[in-house]
Amino acid sequence: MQRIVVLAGGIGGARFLRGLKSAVPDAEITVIGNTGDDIHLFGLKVCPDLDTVMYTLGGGIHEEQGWGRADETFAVKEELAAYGVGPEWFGLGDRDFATHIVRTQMLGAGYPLSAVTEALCQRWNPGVRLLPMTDDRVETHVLVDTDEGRKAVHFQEYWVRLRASVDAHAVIPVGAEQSKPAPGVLEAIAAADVVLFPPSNPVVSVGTILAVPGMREAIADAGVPVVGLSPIVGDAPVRGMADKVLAAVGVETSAAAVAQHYGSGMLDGWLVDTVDAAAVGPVEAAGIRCRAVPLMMTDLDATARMAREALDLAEEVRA
Ligand code: FO1
Repeated sequence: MQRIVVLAGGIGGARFLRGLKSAVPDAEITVIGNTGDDIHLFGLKVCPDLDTVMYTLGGGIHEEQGWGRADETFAVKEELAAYGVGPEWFGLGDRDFATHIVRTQMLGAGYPLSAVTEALCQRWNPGVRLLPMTDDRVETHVLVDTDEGRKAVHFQEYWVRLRASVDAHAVIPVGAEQSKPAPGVLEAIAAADVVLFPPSNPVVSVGTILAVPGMREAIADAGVPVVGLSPIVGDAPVRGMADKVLAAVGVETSAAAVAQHYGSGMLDGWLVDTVDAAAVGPVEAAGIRCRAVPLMMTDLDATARMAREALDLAEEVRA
């Protein structure tokens, strides 16, 4: 059986995983999820990227939005607002609240996030093994200019409240240096036949996972093909505001620049969209095997074809 490890952020990672599962239904897929977007709100621990993967693969996601629950209502949020308790800019729905309550209760009882995630997945049956990158607290902060001067804000505040409308001067995964990979993460990487980077944000999703000490080394030591799919198509992010955080780390918003940012020490293969065919030469010159294929996740079939292309490229670099 093929063992695949995927380093996933939120919406892009989750949608890619749906295609991957459809392309290789018999594969054993381990997802290492980004937890740098996690936020504590109303005394609850919210893990947006883990939940997005869990709900998307488990059939509970709000399809159009890409995050949160389908058929959601917002009575709790309205009641909190009536008490003047915010933040109002973050939309937690009633169904979603239940997930955060269960998670927070289990964490309070002493279970690590990895065990809590496994328990939550028993309800959703995502068909993959979903592991948080770490059980330790890591929180991505973004350095921005405000009226009170330059300050660090939580990633969600930058992304959701500010809509990434101001320049990000730096992206800091606070706590990453002291964190350890969650139980099972290093073992899954060591046992993998292939490692995939889906079209997730290279800075605040995949980049944060790679910032956990030991992660990069484990991937390099596994000695298996590492193939990524560009989240940038035609010099713009397919979704989200990746360009804002790419600028913060000095990387141009192009499929080739993102591949070079990961580097040939990390990536063996890179898929760019057909509109970026001109990137193939520069990426290959940087020592990374590159192919131009359609990369828009318009439906399940198109996404499954992308996953197959990534696995084919992995076999090509292995040979
Ligand atoms: N994104 C928004 O744009 N607005 C929201 O109010 C919002 C709430 C939210 C609640 C739970 C959750 O799991 C995700 C949520 N997201 C929301 C998505 C999230 O902010 C980001 O897209 C991810 O963290 C980036 O991967």
